[in-house]
Amino acid sequence: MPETSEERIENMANSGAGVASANADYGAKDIQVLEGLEAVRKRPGMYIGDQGARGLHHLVYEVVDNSIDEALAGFADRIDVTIHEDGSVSVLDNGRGIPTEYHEASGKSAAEVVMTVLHAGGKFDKGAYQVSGGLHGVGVSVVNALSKWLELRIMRDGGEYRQRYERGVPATDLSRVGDSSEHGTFVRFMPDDEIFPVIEYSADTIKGRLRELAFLNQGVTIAFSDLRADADGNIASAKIYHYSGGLSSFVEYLNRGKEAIFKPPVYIQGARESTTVEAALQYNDTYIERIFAFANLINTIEGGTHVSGFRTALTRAINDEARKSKLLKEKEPNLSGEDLKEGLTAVVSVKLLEPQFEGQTKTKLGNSDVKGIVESVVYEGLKAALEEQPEILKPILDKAVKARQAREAARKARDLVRRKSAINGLDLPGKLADCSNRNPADCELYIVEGDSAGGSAKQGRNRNFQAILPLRGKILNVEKARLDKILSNDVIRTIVQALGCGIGDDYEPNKLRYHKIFLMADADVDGAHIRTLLLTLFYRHMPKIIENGHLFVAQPPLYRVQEGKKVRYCYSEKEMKEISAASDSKRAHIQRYKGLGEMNPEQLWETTMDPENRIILKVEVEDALMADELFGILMGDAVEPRREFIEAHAREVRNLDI
Ligand code: 0RA
Repeated sequence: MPETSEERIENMANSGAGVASANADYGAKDIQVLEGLEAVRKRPGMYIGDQGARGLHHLVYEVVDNSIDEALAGFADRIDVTIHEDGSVSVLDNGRGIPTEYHEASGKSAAEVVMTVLHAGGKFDKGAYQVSGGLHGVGVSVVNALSKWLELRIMRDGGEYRQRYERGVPATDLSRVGDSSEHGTFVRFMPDDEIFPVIEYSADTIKGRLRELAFLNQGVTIAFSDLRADADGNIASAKIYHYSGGLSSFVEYLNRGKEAIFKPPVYIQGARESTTVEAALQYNDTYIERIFAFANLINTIEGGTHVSGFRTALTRAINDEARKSKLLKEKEPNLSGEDLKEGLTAVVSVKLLEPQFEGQTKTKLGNSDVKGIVESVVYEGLKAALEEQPEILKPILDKAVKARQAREAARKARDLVRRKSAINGLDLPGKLADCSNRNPADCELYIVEGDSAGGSAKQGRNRNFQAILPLRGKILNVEKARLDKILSNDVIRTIVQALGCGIGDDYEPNKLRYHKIFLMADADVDGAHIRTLLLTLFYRHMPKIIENGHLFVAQPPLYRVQEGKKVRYCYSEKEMKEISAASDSKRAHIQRYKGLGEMNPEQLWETTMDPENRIILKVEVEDALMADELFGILMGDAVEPRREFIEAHAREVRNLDI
């Protein structure tokens, strides 16, 4: 029997707040609520990850997740997210509205319990929701605790109710302000500047997540508006995300600008007990495999049991069907998982009751039973789809057979690289100026564009732990080539040899010779291009190096400002303007560095390589989808998306382009 909402709220109040009994006195409970909020404000990181941009955006996702839960439960189909002029954010949904009834056991309205008691949002209440979408399931009370103010509006039972909070504490009672024929919840909040040093929402980041949620929740409409004026006084953006095709639309979106080898994507759906599985897949004419996997709507960048189950099922189903239809002859060997990777684009989404997230960034699904469940659902579904549309099997097999042959060739190319290194004695390229330290954890490799900058870096470095690899020549665009061709490129081979850890399927993390790898290129268009090519190489073929936090972008200064004997380096235009405005003499001499080559070895060490002074940027793939898009657009074939991207980001690119 489903609980009534009253019972549910009572459960929430009792379990969530740790309130011992319905008769506990109000004062004690209020103190507990305050202690709860205080705990969140004291250690925000425990609840939202950090106090930087990530945590700031997490606040929005937390509120949106609550609305998505209403949609998953079948009560809402529209969510409006707005960044307001003052920088606050609101989320409106057309769900049931948070219950407003006075709740005797807690001495406050149910809504106030939801807003002030940790974990009381209904998320842990499996009777109300089969599955929760919340990342940590921390609940909207955490957002409330970390907001300077929060305004709540509820449309329910013919009325509209409002309440205001300040730093999590009610500033007004919940009161009925008028009639309303609507139903739903509106939450507007201003992140607290006592908690967040920078309060500036990125429309692109929020839009990326909203689009993803719209794909994953077929039929839900998510509207986004950014009411902040830009520098020219224009309203920046408004966007509506709605995909009636769900995961199939997601795969089509990922494959846009690429040639699909069959249309539309195969869609698979099923459930085993309380776990649901959805997947869509399509092959395109590239050589890259992309599997985007989600668990309870969270992007599991590090993969996990759902991804393993998917791969196994794909390989099994295709081989079985190929044998059955005699497209694969008796004496031919089975196609391997590797053979079937090339050109695969897939999205896998599972929903389960108690997800276990593991790995470096807690984005790897660990539940062991999920592997078998996904495998079984996808195997059945894919077999059925291939029987229903036998015409898609042949192009998949043709592609896989070609991939197998190419992999053979790649293996030979890799062996050749190995053999060549063996002749050198060590696995090291001649151009590498290695460091003397042999402990990878202490060692740094600077991959430097151009021989002259490479020369300065060699002279300027600390040769104990810093190695220099100067690059000259064209770097192959790995987005458009197979591994065998990639490995025949001199520059790439040199890099792979210097790193020592292999590439692609051969990657061996313990053989990595440097735990810090710096890409160092000029701050101009060519430099940006080379950096992107190198980033693409790492992202597509040695992603573990990025995941494990080994890859950095060196930040050489853009300006040198000299005033008398005093010299300062500036790493941004803003910094340079501030410094030159603050200098009282007009004799300050400003030099703009156009390239690394303009710095002498000493300056290069001082500004860019000295661990005490340098500014470095760690390469992180927080948003795999955005990264994939970026590389696909910057390096892919389609011209139109690239032009659009560059136009949309012209402002950010301008600094690089002088
Ligand atoms: C607790 C119980 C119910 C709904 C909600 C919370 C709820 C929370 C949020 C947050 C944003 N939008 C929301 N919509 C609903 C169940 C209500 C019922 O049984 O009527």
